[in-house]
Amino acid sequence: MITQETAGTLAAVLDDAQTSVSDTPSLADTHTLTVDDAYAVQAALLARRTARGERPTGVKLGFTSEAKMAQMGVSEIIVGRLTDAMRVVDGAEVELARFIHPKVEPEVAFRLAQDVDPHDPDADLADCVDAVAPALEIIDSRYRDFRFTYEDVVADNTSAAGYAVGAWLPARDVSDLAVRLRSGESRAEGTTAAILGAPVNALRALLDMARRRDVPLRAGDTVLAGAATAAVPLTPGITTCEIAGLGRISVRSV
Ligand code: OOG
Ligand code: MG
Repeated sequence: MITQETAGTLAAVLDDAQTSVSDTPSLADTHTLTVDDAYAVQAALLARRTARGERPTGVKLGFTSEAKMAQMGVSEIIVGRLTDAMRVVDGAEVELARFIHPKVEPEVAFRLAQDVDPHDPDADLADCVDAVAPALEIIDSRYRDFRFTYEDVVADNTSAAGYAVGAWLPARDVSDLAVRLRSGESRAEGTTAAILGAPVNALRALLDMARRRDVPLRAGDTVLAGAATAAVPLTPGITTCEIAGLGRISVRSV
């Protein structure tokens, strides 16, 4: 296990890459990190962000679909943290200059109605969800050429960079809804069934990850279940995610 000090140093490297909008080499080039180490770096990274005033707003899962696993060559679920600094309002402008090499992906968002103790053996996250919405996630790996190991991407807070959530609707079955992403010339189509068979399974997976990785689950938190399709480059213009029965969410990149 790396020391707290090393975790802080590596978090600073990733944080600086983000704030200076410049990529950084894979940590694996210089460090041998375990998955536990990687989550310690992620925690230190979040601590840096909250220390400068950012507020945690939820959690995200990654690599919950075959399409994402195949695109990035990673085949195990990851969990990362969202903050208010990453939030983009529905329809708002996104400044591309803030990012290194952003991509965008279609997501399903859940909202937690209450605090959940992941160590409670009777906890059922699906029971604690009061709303769902279509969402967009902007990912921006801090690693050169978006190339990373599993441990790298965990340390880098799962490439989290931005997210936008559409109008919340009362919780409902979202098991197999058509998903369509349009972004400039890029198109991606899929179904919410690509997310671990159904997005509700992402909630089950999240509860398990939260237990093992000390991720708090709080009332009002947004949960991104993981992209249903591969990500596409985020380029100037309108990006829209439409999910059948849930509506749409758009952002405008400049
Ligand atoms: C990691 C983030 C993966 C998802 O929805 O699968 C993710 C990456 O692809 O850089 O957010
Ligand atoms: Mg995602």
